[in-house]
Amino acid sequence: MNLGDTQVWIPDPEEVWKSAEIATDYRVGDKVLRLLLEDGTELDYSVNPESLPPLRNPDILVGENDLTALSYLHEPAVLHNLRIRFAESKLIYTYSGIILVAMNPYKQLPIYGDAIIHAYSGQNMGDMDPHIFAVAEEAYKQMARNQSIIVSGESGAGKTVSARYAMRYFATVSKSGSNAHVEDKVLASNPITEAVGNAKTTRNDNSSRFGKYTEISFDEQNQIIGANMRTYLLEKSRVVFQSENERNYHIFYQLCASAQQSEFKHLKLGSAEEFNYTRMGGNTVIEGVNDRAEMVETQKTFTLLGKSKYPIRGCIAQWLCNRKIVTSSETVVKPMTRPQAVNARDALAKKIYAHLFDFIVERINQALQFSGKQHTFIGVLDIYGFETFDVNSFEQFCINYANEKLQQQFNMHVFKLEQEEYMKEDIPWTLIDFYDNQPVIDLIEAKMGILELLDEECLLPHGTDENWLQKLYNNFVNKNPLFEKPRMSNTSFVIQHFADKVEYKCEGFLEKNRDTVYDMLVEILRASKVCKVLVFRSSLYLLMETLNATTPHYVRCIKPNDEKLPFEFDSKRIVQQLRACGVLETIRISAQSYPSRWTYIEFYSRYGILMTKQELSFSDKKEVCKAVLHRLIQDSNQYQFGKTKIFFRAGQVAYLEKLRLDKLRQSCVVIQKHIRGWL
Ligand code: AOV
Ligand code: MG
Repeated sequence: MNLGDTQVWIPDPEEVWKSAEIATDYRVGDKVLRLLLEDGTELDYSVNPESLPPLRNPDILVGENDLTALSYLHEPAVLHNLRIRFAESKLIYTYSGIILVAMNPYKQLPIYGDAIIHAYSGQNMGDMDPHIFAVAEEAYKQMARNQSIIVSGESGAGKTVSARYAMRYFATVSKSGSNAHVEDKVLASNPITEAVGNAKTTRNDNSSRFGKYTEISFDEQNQIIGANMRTYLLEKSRVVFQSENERNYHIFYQLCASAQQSEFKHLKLGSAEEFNYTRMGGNTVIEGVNDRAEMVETQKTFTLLGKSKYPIRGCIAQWLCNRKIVTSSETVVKPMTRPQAVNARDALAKKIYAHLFDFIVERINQALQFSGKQHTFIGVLDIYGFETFDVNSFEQFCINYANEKLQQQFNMHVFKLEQEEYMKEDIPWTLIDFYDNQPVIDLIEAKMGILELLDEECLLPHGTDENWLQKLYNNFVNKNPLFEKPRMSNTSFVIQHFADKVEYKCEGFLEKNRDTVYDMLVEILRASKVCKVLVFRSSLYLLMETLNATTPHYVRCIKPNDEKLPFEFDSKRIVQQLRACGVLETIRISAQSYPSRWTYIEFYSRYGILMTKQELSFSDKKEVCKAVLHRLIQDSNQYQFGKTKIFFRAGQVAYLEKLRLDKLRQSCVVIQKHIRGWL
């Protein structure tokens, strides 16, 4: 095998992958490759003949709009392509098949104005540069059926920003004269939910602490007529506890900063420094944010929703109640021990806040209600991404479970699309082996799975986190490969999720599960006698049902570095996220099937130079393509002829490119010789 001059990728502790060139001819059986690194040094690199280092793509493919157009589809190729686009060309959007990969630039870019929206409006996805607007346009165009845009990514990756831009796109392209304002109202729902549901965390100054699915309703003329919002699992604990350098929900600081305004004077509020619940994180301000100005915005959006300022007053009565309890905790203390009183106070505060949040969401939904007939909807899902911290608890468990469900929904969809494409092109069915995460989902939600055991333990009068964990150990250790007991701990368990292994601490699971179930039980489920249900599971189930009935569009947001630096590309962090959000998994699915697809015409025009006179004599261009491929690629399993396209397995286009380049070089030599002859 002649691999001399071949470019490869080798693992690197800093860059994850770095480029090298094979300096010697390689023979099967060789255990060492002599590599030439980019800095000019040489390196002897041990290899196993079955697995050579991943090969680099030909240069014409680097910087592609779509990662799946790469001939070699593997992690280093994907990473390199993203680096070239993002760090060098300052392009934040790239497609990976049906996914839009969006890298957070941490810088305001002039690519979201109305002029750009109009430029994307009515265009085909493939004709334009990758953009969140292109995805939105795609959904808008296909509105004969309900659509959804599913945005995911880790904290601070840009999900909320992307979801907002998608919604702005719809509001702008569907603007009509008659029902003006309804678009503005739909957009106004964002700042309000952000005021009450977002907070500063160490990862994101404006972190959403709840999941949100907004359905925007359209009439037959594709005009927006209203919207409806569903929210998921608000982080209640934040109301009473914030870690260092984090804040409580924005609205508290907005109110405190506006304490002296006449309309808030009667609340007798002081500065945020004065309250336990707002000063716990040690810093009550966010750099670059003016809470008083934000309050003005929050009020404006409330007004826009048509309820003047009254809902704020209505809510504020509730805040006040919350406040009183905080400041007068001493009086509550008397009949109980202090910790008990503190606990009771905290529990009440969390409850009040959760109610308030639901109340506001309900009011927004009322304001966005429509009277006409809904023709279709586009749903926008802005959900918390897969999370793993040093200490993971019930919240992370639920979030990661939700992400498993979304990943499965995604796998099924990709799989279905592949199947449809093969059928359309009349290609014999090829079985693609994709990673199915059903086993993890079973571990969590099947009969006698983690959740059922948790629900059972919650119903026992003396149930404890430890007893529940012991049951998990008994049921799953050495029996389920996706479940482990950490060697050094008796208080936690490890789950192998599709994205990563995560260790969960059992402490608090029972209480938090009871809390979730109990709250809802009291309000909704009492009548229906459904007792043993983790509410989150059923709302997830409903969400999946909804998504499955729509055409999904996927946006995967990537946080390029932890320092929030503009256009800084941290390879390690990016690879971690590409693995976790399923981008590499899709790439793997593509790589196993036929990643490169060329129409006959495209193939004919690019590789004409490789065709013989005899082949070119066929009148049917399809036949020409077939003949030349039969001759050039011996293994006929490496390609398939469809009705309109040729399907290539990974690596084949790179091979054809090499042949083409060699041929071009030869022709140059021949021409040069001729010229010399003349001279
Ligand atoms: P998230 O929604 O994914 O985190 P955000 O959408 O709040 O993350 O983005 C975090 C911050 O990154 C924003 O406040 C912006 O400063 C910046 N940012 C994101 N996208 C862009 C963009 N396209 N252009 C410019 N700046 C951007 V969390 O809600 O924490 O998971 O729970
Ligand atoms: Mg967010």
